[in-house]
This record gives sequence, structure tokens and C-alpha cells, in this order.
Amino acid sequence: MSLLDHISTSADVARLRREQLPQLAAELRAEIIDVCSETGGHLASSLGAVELTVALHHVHDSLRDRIVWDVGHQTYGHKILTGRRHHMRRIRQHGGPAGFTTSSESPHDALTVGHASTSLAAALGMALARDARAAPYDVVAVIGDGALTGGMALAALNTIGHRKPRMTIVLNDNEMSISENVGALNEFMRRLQVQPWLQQAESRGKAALRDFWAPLAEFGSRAKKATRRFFDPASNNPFHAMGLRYVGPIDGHDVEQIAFYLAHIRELEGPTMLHVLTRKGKGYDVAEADPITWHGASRYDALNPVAAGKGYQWSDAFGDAAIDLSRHDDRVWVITPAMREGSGLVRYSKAHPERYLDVGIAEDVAVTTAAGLALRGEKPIVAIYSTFLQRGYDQLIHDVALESLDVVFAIDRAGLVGADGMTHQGVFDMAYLRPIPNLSIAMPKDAVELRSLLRGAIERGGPVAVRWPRGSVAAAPEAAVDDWPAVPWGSWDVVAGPTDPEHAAVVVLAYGVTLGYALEAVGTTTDVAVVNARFLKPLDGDLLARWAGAGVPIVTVEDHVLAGGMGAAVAEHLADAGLEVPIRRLGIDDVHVPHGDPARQHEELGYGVRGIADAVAALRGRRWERPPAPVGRAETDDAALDAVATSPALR
Ligand code: HTL
Ligand code: MG
Repeated sequence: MSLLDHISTSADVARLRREQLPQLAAELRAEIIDVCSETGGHLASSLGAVELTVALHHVHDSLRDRIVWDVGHQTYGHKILTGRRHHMRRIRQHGGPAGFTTSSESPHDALTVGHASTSLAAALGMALARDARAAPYDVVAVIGDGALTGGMALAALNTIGHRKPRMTIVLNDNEMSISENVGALNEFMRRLQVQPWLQQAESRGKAALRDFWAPLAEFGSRAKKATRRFFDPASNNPFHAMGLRYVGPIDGHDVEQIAFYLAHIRELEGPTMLHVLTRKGKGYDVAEADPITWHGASRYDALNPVAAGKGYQWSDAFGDAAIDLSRHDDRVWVITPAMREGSGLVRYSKAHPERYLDVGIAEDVAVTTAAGLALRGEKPIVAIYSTFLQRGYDQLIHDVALESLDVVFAIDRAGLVGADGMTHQGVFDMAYLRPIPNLSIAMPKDAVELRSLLRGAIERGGPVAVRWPRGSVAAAPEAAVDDWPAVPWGSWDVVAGPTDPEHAAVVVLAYGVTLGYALEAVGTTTDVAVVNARFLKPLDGDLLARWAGAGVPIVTVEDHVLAGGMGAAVAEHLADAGLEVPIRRLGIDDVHVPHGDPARQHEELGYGVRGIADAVAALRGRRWERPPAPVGRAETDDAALDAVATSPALR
């Protein structure tokens, strides 16, 4: 009989006898493997957390208690157990469940999440709120060893250990982040010796736990070693030193054992960390053997799983360029905050190991370490996803830009990212980067331009952000760095239609993916120009002055929020210059965009091919025959052009 068929909420798991939990775990694992074969997704992490998930729902009620999953990518089991089983075949797709826990999706999801290392601070807040109201629920944070490398997590521990609210912290340790986990704390966890926490346990769990030691020794060798560690006093346990009670490590695939400990820990006062050893990909051979590839799987044949090849990606184009640049200039480094694979750096990490640095999930550290390198004359590239650079914002302004240091920000996953959805959209970076003095921002149209921009960034110095989207791109032909064509800094390029504004009805300014849409929308029309607006900063003020000065209506298109994007920059620039040219800005208008197919979402949000064609049609015929006198200080057309040319945005 299937147990899973009878489970639609946490309480259903609580009703099972502890001996039934292994069967539920086995069914859940099979279900996850089957679901992901159809949808892809975070398979290996979810498989590793199966027993943990079942045990958590056996002991805690996710409607009453707050189970705060860090990142939320390991929660497919949690979603299946909490009423979403039959929606899972659409996970991460348009209209289906999100890939991470999301409060608006289910009351069982305590936190909307996707970025790492937030669980401990959020759980701390919840526990303090609970205690302030003398409410009866439990708070449990579940954090991976990777997520624990984030400064936010460590700083939250500092406060948790100080305030000591009652809470359970489950450390789900599989020795893996997306790639091998890094850092001194990680190394320490490998040889962790444990405080004899038993002596400190204040509650009734105590006697029962003592009875449990003997049978524990029967478990597999890993668990046996773990059992021994329980008794080994260790004065150097950092978690203990930070004011937490520490339990473990225990076998994270023994569901009964985990349930046993969780049940006792919830009776204890203060914060307790339960260190659980798991295996990423557990129970599915390919995923266990290669948890890196199966961290984020594409769909596969469940019986004969083969990881799908991805083809040449923008990330690969970056990785290849970085290898060449580092060979060309021995001051070039690449720093990644835990995204070696995603950022296309596997080959780089082997080609230039001495100038490759993975700092763990610590974007802030990545940025300021780059500042330190640059202060000593090195040329660091921070390879970072748009969405994760949000974590390094203060460091970017305070540590890099104030000093105008030579740091290149290689921003990947710019634009809508698809299946990862709302938490991972790379649609804010230009808006948050644009106000920062001394910083250039550019987006190439292809791999050749990417190379040129990176080379230009390094040669010219100062902070530069070069961004590109998720997805595939044609590889640039092999060429020596010296032969990579230089792109005049701050220049735009007319790529289709009339090059003379006099012959244009409308001009479309686009960059990145939207450039392709613009070309398609314009098609064979001969009086609409398309411009590759590849620099957001500095803008190409000369080009803008020529086209706006001639009264050509402007359509701006971007895969980015409108507020603070390229369209906004153009509109501000024209306003400052006193040029009132008709302008339509296409992009994301003040909404959070969920998971879905990006191309479809671009259309729906009005900046795909159809949206551009409509905007062009609407502006057609609105070209000035003679530019009206500019408003404000400038009196003549020439003066207006001068004003454009001296606008602050150009400097
Ligand atoms: N940086 C930040 C701030 N958040 C995220 N989510 C990432 C990077 C990217 N990321 C993940 S999952 C993951 C990273 C680095 C590894 C987490 O390792 P952990 O969990 O040990 O916590 P495990 O996979 O079960 O081993 C996603 O974006 C999904
Ligand atoms: Mg891990």
C-alpha cells in the first residue's frame, strides 16, 4: 500500500508510526526522481534531504511550526508532502509551483527564498516574535553546509548564540555546495569533534537519549564514527563557542534517528544545532556519482538517465575569454562566489588555479577581496550572477567604486532567467549600478563583443560591469587577445535601417536579447533604425544627440526593469538636454516576474517582437519635421545639441 497517496499535509506524516517512515521516504524519493525526469530541477539536493524532510514533518507540523529552509531548492519532498504533489509536474514552469519555498504558494512555506544564507536570521526573527507573544510553536531552520559559508548565516549565528531563543537549526551537511564546498569551516566540519552535549541537555530527552546510544553503534560505519564523536569532548567546536548547543553529527539518511533527535531537541531550551550528514543525490546512482551535474538537472529518462548537454553558453564564452585574458596578463584573476560551473569557470579553475578563487556563497567577500587585490595592482574579475551581485552592493560602492579600483564585474544571468524565477531574476543590476560614479556598464551583442568589452575593461581600468544573459551564444573564433577588436568606450552602433537620422521614421534602441527582437520586429522595413545600445554608462551621447536632435521618435527596449534602466537613462538624458522627442520605453514595469519561459515572458511583458512592432507603429509619423525650440536654457538647435553634449551623463 502506498503511504504517499494518503499524505497531503504535515499532520498526515505525524500520524505515521516511526517504523513506517523509511517506507514513506522511499516512496518520496521515487516520486522526486520521477517528477524531475519530466521537469528537471534541483534533483540532487532534494534527494539528499528526503529523510530529513520526512522526519521534520513527522515531528513538526509545518502549518503550526515554522520550518525555514535555506535557499529552498531542496524542498521538492516538502512540497510533495504538503499538498502540492499533483502540481509538481509543472514545477518551475509557467503557472506551476516555484522551485523554491514561496509563502504565497503555500502556508507550509515559512519563507519566500532562493538566495542562500537567509534562514538563520529569518528563523531568529520568528523565534523572537514567538517569544514576545508567548506563542506555542517551534521554529526550525534547515541550512546546508554551502549556505553556511555565507556571512549572513554566520552573523545570524552570532546573534542566535547571544539571544539564545528556543530553536532548532538543522545543518544539512553533504560536503557540497553546487560544486565541492570550500572554506576553513567546511574543513573543520570534516573532523568535527563534539561536545558531550548530553551532559548539558536540560530536559526529559536526556534519559531516552542515553538508552539510544547502544543501538546507535550498530549503524553503518559513518554513523558509528559519528556516535563515537558524541562522546568526544571537543573544546574547539565553533558552533559551541558561538553559544549553540551542538548535537551530532548523525546519519542523515536514517529517518528514524533524525526524527528521534528532532523530537528531543524541540523540548530543549535555547538554540540547538543538529548536524546531519547527508549525501547529495542519495538513492539515485547518477546523481550520487555526479552531484554537480545533477544539482540542477534538465529533464531525463528516469530509467536511463543521461545528463543533457547544454551547448555553448554565454558563460562558456566568458570562461574562454577569461582564460585568454589571464594568459595574456598575469595580473588577471577570477573570483567566484560558489558558482564555478554556472559561471563557466571549470576550465579556468584548472588553467589558472593560482589566480582562481572560490570564496563560498559570500558575494560581499568576493567584491571586497577583489578590491584588496586591485589595491595591490592585480586585475580581478568578479564573476557573479546579476541577482547575487545584490549581495555585494555596499562593497561595490564603498570598497571598489569610491577608490575607482580596477575591478571587472562579469555579470552573468542578466535578464529574466526562466525556471529559477522571481528570486533569481537578473533585472535590477543596471538600475542599482547606474547611479554609481566611476563605473562603466555594458552589455555585448555576441561573444566577439563580449571579449572586446572584457579586454577594454581591463585595459582601461576603473570599475566596469559587463553583463550577459543566461543561454547559448555562438562561440567567437579563436584569436589572440591583441586581435580582439577594440570597442570605442561608450559607443553605440546602428545595426539595421538608415544610418542617417534624416531618413528614419523611428529609431529603436535595444541591447542584449532585445536587440534580436528589435531586428525581427523591424524586419525589412527601410525607415526604422535599430541601434545596439551596448553601453548603459557612458551613454552614447553623440549618437543620441544626432537622432534626438533630428526629431526621430525613440523606442527603447530592455530585458530589465524600466525604473532606472536604459530607457530611463535615455529619457533623463534628453530631458536634461531640453530635447522633447517622443519616446516609448519597453521593459519590466514594476512587477516581480515569476518562473516561466523567458521568450514567452518577454512577449507577455510587452518587450518581445510584437511589443516592439506595436511601439514602432504607434510612433511612426510622429517625427518632427523641424525640431521645436528646446525648452529652458538653450535657445537654438545648436545650443540644444551643445547641451546634450555637455550633459553630466556623458562625462
Ligand atoms: N548565492 C546566493 C546568495 N544564493 C544562491 N542561491 C546561490 C548563490 C546559488 N546556489 C544555489 S544552491 C547553492 C548555491 C551556491 C549551493 C547550496 O549549497 P548547500 O545545499 O550546501 O546549502 P545543497 O545543494 O543541498 O548542498 C541556487 O541558486 C539554487
Ligand atoms: Mg551542501
